[in-house]
Amino acid sequence: MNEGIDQRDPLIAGALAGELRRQQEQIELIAAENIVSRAVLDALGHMVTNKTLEGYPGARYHAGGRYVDVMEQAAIERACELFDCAYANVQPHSGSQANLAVFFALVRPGDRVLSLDLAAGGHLSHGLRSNLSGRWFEAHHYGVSRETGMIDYDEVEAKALEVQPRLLVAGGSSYPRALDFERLAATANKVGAHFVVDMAHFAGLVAGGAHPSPIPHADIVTATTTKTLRGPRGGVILAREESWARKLQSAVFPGVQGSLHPQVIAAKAVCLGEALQPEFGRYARQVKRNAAKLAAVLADGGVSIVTGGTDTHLVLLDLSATGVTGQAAERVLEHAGITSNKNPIPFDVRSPAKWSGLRLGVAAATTRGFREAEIERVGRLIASLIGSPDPGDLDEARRTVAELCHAFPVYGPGSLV
Ligand code: DSN
Repeated sequence: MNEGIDQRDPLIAGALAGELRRQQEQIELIAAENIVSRAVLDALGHMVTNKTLEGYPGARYHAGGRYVDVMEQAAIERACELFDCAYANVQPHSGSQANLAVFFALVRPGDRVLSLDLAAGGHLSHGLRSNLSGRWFEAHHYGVSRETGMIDYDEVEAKALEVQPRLLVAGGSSYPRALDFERLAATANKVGAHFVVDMAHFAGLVAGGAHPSPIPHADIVTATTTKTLRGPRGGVILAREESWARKLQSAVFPGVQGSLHPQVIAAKAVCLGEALQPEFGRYARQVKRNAAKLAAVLADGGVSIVTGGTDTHLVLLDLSATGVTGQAAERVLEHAGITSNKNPIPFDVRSPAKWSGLRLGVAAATTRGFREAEIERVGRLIASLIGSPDPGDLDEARRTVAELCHAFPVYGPGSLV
């Protein structure tokens, strides 16, 4: 029990070392990822992981929780301060768990839910047929305009009037534009639905003041601490009003979860504390500038961008006119040292292997220190690799990636992280 992982488990030690090298030597453009601080890693790897606790600070089902109470209380208070809300639950193990708890609190099996279609940028936990949310609730979806790729709020309202949902959900995984929270809240109000926003992807931009906040408009907001918020894997639930507290507390525990993950709650507290610093606002604004630059450079290189641009950290490429699938593009970029993911584009009805989209996000690259100049180089590489690259392009791309990773190191000497 006293051996380190190198002695105890060489297979896993080797894989962990390989993963660290991969992160150091590749440019991370998966929109759901970021690069967390040493302090977040310290919390995640702490012996507090040994502690079993159920319940909430001051009202636990196991003894010995006084230090975890400090951590959880700090995470709750920091989340409320950061997002200017009255209630926060920091226990959800993931964004999907947070959404499940919210569904559990607000709707009953068979109730109607209206959310953004997956291909238009929604999320599987908002009512996909093969997810519990789509099995237990009657899920309907709104989409985006075929012409602009943007949400048409008149259509959302028409759909809401037709469906009469009990719950209207906004947000998702690949919609690159800011949402009109006020209009969506008015629509929900018109049909007597609860209004929930899943801001998992753009929570860090909201925290940094670089994106409008859904808090004043939504009944309940869910998020992950993972992506633009630059923290550990996990979810949070936020509400503007304390009146939701009792329902949400019991929906998370014992509704959909048992014991909490104390090391993750400690890491959430750390990341929320980091996001309260002025430096985080500068980071969030740089993320937006970098994403806008990436979209512009790619468009200039002849790549079609869904909605023509972005208001967030993510850029969705429409490769349907190129004959290249998202999967093929993902692979060629990975050979060059750039990590991304295939994605459906609006109205994409094909299987994942044939999806026509590629999703890119700049949160991790911005943490690394990339600004517009570096993003421009990366964008030009991507445009050339997606076109019809010859072997020389791939070699050139690998050299550029290595040079940029060397100049902006992570988790090593001279690195920002
Ligand atoms: N929702 C998934 C994504 O956006 O990639 C994981 O967080």
